[in-house]
Amino acid sequence: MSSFADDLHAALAGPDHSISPKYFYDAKGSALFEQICELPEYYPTRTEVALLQRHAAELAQRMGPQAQLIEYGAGALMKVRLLLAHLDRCHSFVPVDISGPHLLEACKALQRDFPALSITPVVADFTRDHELPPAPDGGQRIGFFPGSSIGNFTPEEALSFLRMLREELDGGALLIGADLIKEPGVLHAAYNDAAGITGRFNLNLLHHAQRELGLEFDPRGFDHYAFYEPRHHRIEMHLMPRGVQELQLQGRRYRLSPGESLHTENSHKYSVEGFQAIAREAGFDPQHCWTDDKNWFSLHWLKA
Ligand code: AVI
Repeated sequence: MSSFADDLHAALAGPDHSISPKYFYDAKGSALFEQICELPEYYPTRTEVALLQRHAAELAQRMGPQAQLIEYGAGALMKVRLLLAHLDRCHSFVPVDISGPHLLEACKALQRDFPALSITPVVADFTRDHELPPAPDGGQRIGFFPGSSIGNFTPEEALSFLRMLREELDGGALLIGADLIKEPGVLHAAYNDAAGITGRFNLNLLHHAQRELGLEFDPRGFDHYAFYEPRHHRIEMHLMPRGVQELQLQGRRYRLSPGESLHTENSHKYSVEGFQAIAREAGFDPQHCWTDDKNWFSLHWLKA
């Protein structure tokens, strides 16, 4: 398994200077992401929350009694509360997240609000092999993957991840959010907010490496650069060097010239049909899709 250090060396040395967005998320990065979710320009969170609120009763009914709800990349456990509030029978909840301390804190708060709920946190990278508690007798496994985090995978990664979920949820279903293709101006604003929080989130990848790996770099030497790339239907985020930038990581020196950006994230946008086609290819049966009035965000019920 490659590490942050290996991946950052590879990105700094490699031809396309590309690194996984998962390295945004240390404690600081997670806090910045929570701020992004509150920004007026960042529509995905509030649009998805409104969909979950509007359809929570129907979703709870689809889950049926005794469901085991599994949230992948669970984070602060805010959105799942909207579902849990409508599940009156005793369900079990399995949040899976790589950040152990953060997850356990969030579970404690959830348990206070839902004392009858059985919560089994799993600290693991949900994209890789992980052990889940056995599926419940007489109930089904329901996966929950909100936020359009699927958009941060390459299409190939998205397909293999969905295949893995299909097997894991066999006989149950997946409730998943996918951001939709829309006017580029709306997308551009969402990733270039006026308050500059997304820029700080982007730069946190290097600050994270500074704190964890001792990376040396000039924090004023990079600009946040995010744009919509229409051929791949995705926002690309880069850290663009201002002039030549020197970075030092574990005794190795790297130089990035102007234009040689560090590519930190892709955020793919889908059409409803395009997303359902990938889900089908992964073995799911797309049974329902809910969208908002502007058609900005989609929530899919995929039968496994
Ligand atoms: C977590 N993920 C779905 C966010 C997105 O919109 O792709 C991450 C993000 N990057 C910049 N702003 C938000």
